Amino acid sequence: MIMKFTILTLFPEMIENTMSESITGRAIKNGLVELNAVNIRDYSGNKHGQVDDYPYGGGAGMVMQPGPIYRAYMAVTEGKEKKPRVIYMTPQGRTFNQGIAKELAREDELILLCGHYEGVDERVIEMIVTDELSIGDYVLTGGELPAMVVMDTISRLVPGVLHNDTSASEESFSNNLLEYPQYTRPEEFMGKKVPDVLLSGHHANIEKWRKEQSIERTRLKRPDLLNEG
Ligand code: 4FD
Repeated sequence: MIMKFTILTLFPEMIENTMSESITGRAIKNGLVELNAVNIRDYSGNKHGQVDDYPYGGGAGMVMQPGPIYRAYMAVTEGKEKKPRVIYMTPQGRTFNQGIAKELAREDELILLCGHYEGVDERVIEMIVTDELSIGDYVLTGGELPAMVVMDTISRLVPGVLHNDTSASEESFSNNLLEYPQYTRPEEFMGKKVPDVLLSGHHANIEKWRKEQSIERTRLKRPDLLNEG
C-alpha cells in the first residue's frame, strides 16, 4: 500500500524541500509515499510565465487564472482510467481532522491544489475540484502549508511509515482521547521524579494508569472530544 501525492502549486520547491525532511522524507526514500510537486507556471502558455490577473469587477490583489491550473491537471491525469480526487486547500473547506485523514488514506492517489494571491478563478474549481479542505479558521498566504499538513497527517497512516509497533489508529484522536504523558531518562530531573508505576515493570498497572491519564487529560484540556462520535 503506497500513497501518491500530486501537488499543483506555484512553489514546488517549498513542498519538496519540506517533505524531504524527517519522517515524511524517509517515507519517500523508502517508496511508501510518492511526491510529485508540479509547477503550475510550467503550464502558463505564455512566454512571460504569467498565471494570474486582475479580478473582474475590480478589487484588491490578483486571481489565479483557470487555464494554467486546468492544463496542469490535464497533464497529471492524462491516460489515467480512474481520476484521483482533487483537494483544494481553502479557508472555505471542511475543517480537516484525523477522521478525514483516515478516510483519505484509503485512496491510492490524491491531487492537492494550492491557491495563492486572492484565490483561484471559480470556473476551474467547479471543473476539477472534488473536495475542499481547510486546516482551520485562519488565512495564510498560500495553500502550500495546508497541503503539507494534510500530506503529513495522511503519510503517517500509511503502513510502514511509522516503525513503532502500535498502529497510528490506536493513538490520540482515533479514540477521541489525548495521549498519556511520556517520560524518559533521567529518573529524576531537577527534583521531579518519573511516576513510580512506570518503573514498576507491572504492565497491567502501567496500561491502567495510562488510560486513566488519557481520560483525565481529555476531561481537563479537551472536554469537547468526549462528546464526539
Ligand atoms: N485555512 C487555508 C487555506 C489556504 C489559505 C488561499 C483562497 C486563500 C488558509 C484559496 C484563499 C487559497 C486553510 C490560500 N489559507 N490561503 O486551510
